[in-house]
Amino acid sequence: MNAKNAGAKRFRGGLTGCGFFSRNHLHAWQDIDTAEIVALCDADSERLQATGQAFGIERLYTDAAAMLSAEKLDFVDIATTAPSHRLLVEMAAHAGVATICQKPFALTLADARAMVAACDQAGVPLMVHENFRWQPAIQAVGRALQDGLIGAPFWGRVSFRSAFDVFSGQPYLARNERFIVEDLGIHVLDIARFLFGDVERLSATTSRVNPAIAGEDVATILLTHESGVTSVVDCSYASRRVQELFPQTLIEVDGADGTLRLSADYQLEIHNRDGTHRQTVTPPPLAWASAPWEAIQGSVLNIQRHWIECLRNGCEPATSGRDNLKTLTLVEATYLSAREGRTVTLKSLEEEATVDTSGSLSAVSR
Ligand code: NAD
Ligand code: 89V
Repeated sequence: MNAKNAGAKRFRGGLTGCGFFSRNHLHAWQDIDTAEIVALCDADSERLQATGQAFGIERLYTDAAAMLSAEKLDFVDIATTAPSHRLLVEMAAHAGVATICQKPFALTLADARAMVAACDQAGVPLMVHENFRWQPAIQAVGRALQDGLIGAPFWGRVSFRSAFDVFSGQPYLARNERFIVEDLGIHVLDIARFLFGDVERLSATTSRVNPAIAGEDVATILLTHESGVTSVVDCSYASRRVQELFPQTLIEVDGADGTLRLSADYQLEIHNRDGTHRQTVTPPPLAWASAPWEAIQGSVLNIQRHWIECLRNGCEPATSGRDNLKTLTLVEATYLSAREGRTVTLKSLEEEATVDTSGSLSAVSR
């Protein structure tokens, strides 16, 4: 613990889901001296044991309910895939434990709304681990826009185009009927919301290029933001570029007083009346980082630090469950627009939510 944090409360967490991505969470927790993962849970006992051994965590559970009742936790970090999220989040809410949940928060808006309601009713904080906006380069773009360096933005493009083999690390992605929008587009849409604000309407096309997978691997989405900005969100896992850029998100913004470009290799260029300013916004040099994941790993550390600050200060996380409902609604709207070939107004999807008699929210989805 460094001098600044000496005497500060150390938040005790339990992590559920010791799979492919969890090691990034666990390494990041080790870098945060005011947090400690004291217990692990995974239904797969081999994975559980291996992860416990790798990270020096001895209190191991194959059942999340058992972990919650045996441990005195300040928070749980749910790093499982989406089908288990509602059960695990509601379980934590009923136990009165603050909760982080990996993205995609849910596979339906109904499940997402139910989780937000459960945590609200229990009075526990809920954050979705929507980390892409926490990458240093994306934060730098956000700061530049907020500082007015290019004046009021009127147009933007947020783009992720790659042919990286995500399926070897995450084989379930090849089997999901919904692929790129639900898994990756969700990050890119969240960045568009982060930079340009909430969305009034959108229209989208999707297609599948790779015949070996079940879902779509290309999506192009035209968004009209409430702020008046028009943006294009485009993502592809079928783009064989000269330089493979995974997992970089490229950004273009035109404003009333200038332009901003985040190009390959984290090159940020801001052009305005004062001239052209260039900087490289590389990911932080973490001891546990591994190529090409450095930017994502840096964002994991940043979002988890933010969570601990929020627990300490009682503030709502930037990507709270409530906030993430809006990103998830963009995902639903994208699929609906692509399926029906029409523009979708976000309000119309929000209004489809109805309160059922049990008090939980439900919505028509898919
Ligand atoms: P994974 O399948 O490798 O691991 C999930 C683990 O959860 C498995 O070990 C499984 O046994 C365990 N599990 C599932 N249900 C459980 C339950 N009810 N109780 C206890 N254990 C349970 O998945 P992954 O690739 O690590 O992905 C996990 C999540 O992280 C996904 O939602 C994925 O979208 C997300 N992810 C996010 C990023 C990012 O940058 N934000 C990157 C990769 C993956
Ligand atoms: O964020 C994710 O869930 C990952 C990746 C960045 C590889 O798309 O699937």
